[in-house]
Amino acid sequence: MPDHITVAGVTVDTRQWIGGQRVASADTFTDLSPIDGSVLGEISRGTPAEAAAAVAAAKAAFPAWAATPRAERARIMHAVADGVEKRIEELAIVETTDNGALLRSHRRGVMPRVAHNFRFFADWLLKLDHEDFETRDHTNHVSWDPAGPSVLITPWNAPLMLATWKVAPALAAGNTVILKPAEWSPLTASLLADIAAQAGLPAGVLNVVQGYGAEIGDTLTSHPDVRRISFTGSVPTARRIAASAAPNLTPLSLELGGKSPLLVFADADLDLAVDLAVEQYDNAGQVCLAATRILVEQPVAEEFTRRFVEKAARLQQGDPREEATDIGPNIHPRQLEKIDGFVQRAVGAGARVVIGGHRKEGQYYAPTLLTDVAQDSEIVQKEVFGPVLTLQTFATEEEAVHLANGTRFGLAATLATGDQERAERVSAQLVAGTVWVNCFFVRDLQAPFGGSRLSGVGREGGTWSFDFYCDLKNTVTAPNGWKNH
Ligand code: TXE
Repeated sequence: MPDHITVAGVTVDTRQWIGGQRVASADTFTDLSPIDGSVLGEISRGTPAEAAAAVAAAKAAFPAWAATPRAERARIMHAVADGVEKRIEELAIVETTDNGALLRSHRRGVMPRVAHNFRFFADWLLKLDHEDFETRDHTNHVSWDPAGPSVLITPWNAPLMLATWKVAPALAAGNTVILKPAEWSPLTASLLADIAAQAGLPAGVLNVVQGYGAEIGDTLTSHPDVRRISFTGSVPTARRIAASAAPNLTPLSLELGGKSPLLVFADADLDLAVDLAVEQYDNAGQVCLAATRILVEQPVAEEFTRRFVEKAARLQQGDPREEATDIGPNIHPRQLEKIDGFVQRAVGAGARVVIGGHRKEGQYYAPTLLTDVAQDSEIVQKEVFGPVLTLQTFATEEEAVHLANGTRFGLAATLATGDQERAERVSAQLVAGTVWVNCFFVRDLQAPFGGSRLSGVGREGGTWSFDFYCDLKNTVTAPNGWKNH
């Protein structure tokens, strides 16, 4: 079996990256491109023994990395960012070929953000201050100690972006990492391993284990030497991970799905509201934050729908490598079946198709809007993770809030309104980790990011990332200090 594949002219190592060594697994899994369903190649299919070896490598590398002066850790992380920036074009085309998201977004938005993730947390590390305070003449010295080997399990919808949201703060904090990328999009994690090694990250500090979560996940998440687990993915997998981590009480950060609302009030700039709604088809709807439930105040519902249909009709769907494309394919034939299943069941239950509602040739699903949906129906309550939106109307602000909060999720909410007081009033009542007012998808790394209810546990970003990846220690010193009485 060859140890590398060539994707759009870029060489990608298909093996595990453990303790600074490439390790070929005995078995492989097949990586497909969602663009045309073609086989990209065979990737090492990790075993529990290899997963355990990655944890052992991370454990062995931890003391030295944790003791590395902060300025040196930050320097290496900036070098990783330099390496990412040098390879933006390669990373962008490999990611697009592997997961089908738009090349133009990868090139201009996502990959520069990947580099920024490293720079941001390197700089934040240098700002992170120990805190000292006095109590009854004693001195309290609070320090941020690296927690230890950290397992980071990531999904396929924004592979390198979401991986580096976790890798960068974990490394900055002084932890060592075992990264387990999703089996539907394994390639850029392998390129990251190359970039990090070239940037001088010591062996064992970043390990990448490829393979099926169902086969190697448990070894990683139940391992007593693992001190942190950060996961982005589905609710059922999160439950499995939490159960597996429970015997060791390993701290977890879980960023899960959503069923976020977009509330359009009659006082909103309707064109802006329509733009915000159509934006929810980005990445073919495979975005955890997507506001898939559009809630519109009754007097403007008809006009909103008319303008939405007009704008959505102009979206170009097709090859994500083309500059003009707005919506690419869905990740995998299984995901496409799942999306269509949701839509057909909704229609069977009485939903009306405003646009879309069907598969297209290849791995593409027509941008879909469904209306006449009941609040307690599956299509309103469950995450579809495809280009499928529902539209409901409301009569009062109270009803809007009630509908918005009426699912088991609580990741995000978007408001379109021309009334600032209303925005503040409604925002205060929403169950959501992020509320956007007249904007969407703006995320500064300083801000806390995460969800409530089934959307997750914990927050990522700025200090909150360091809170998670560090063990806080308080050293209390007697009034006489270290001198003997
Ligand atoms: O997710 P999984 P899937 C939602 C979305 C999507 C659904 C299913 O609704 O349709 O989840 O997607 C690893 N122990 N989101 O099946 O299984 C797996 O290898 C440890 C929302 O792809 O959660 C992959 O690396 N790890 C979401 C990662 O978990 C395990 C993004 C995610 O896969 C494991 C993705 C186990 N037992 C899907 N089983 C978001 N929040 O953005 C699997 N994995």
